[in-house]
Amino acid sequence: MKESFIAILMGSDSDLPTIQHTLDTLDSLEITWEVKITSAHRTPEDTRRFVKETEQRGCAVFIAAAGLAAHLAGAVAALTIRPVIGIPLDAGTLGGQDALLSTVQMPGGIPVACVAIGKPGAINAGWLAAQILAISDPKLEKRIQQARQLNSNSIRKKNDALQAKLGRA
Ligand code: RP5
Repeated sequence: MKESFIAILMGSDSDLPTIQHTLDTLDSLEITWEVKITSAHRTPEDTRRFVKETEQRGCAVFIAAAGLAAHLAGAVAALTIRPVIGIPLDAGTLGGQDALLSTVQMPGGIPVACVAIGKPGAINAGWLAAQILAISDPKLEKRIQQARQLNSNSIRKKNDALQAKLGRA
């Protein structure tokens, strides 16, 4: 059986510093990924080829990140019925609101799961893709549960430290 993996597309190399958070999240969960710089507007044929080719090789979820008039996630969703997660990026004067609306306002029947603008969205795209894969991967499900537990523990520790500082421990 082919190993499932995640394919990440971004519209420009200028998107990489934000998308690095997606790659780091997927690495932390030991998920295999591939990444490509390709644009809905500037390299539409490369985008189509990459989606079709990775889908054939076992891509289970697509993540597409773009700024400005961000059509990349929608363009990917038009080419596949695999889940598509869109990350709107802040690449211009509108602080990412332009990309948010371009990514989230898909017409009925061609869904894109749009996450938050920028870094939190990049992180959550990794988590959401992982959770989709975990539906059919019990080992990954366990790794996600463990990571959630660590996250909870770190918040509790921060609260303990705050209470101690306030003398209310
Ligand atoms: C979008 O335009 C890209 O995803 C990027 O966020 C934005 C600006 O691209 P560059 O001008 O930096 O290449 O397509």
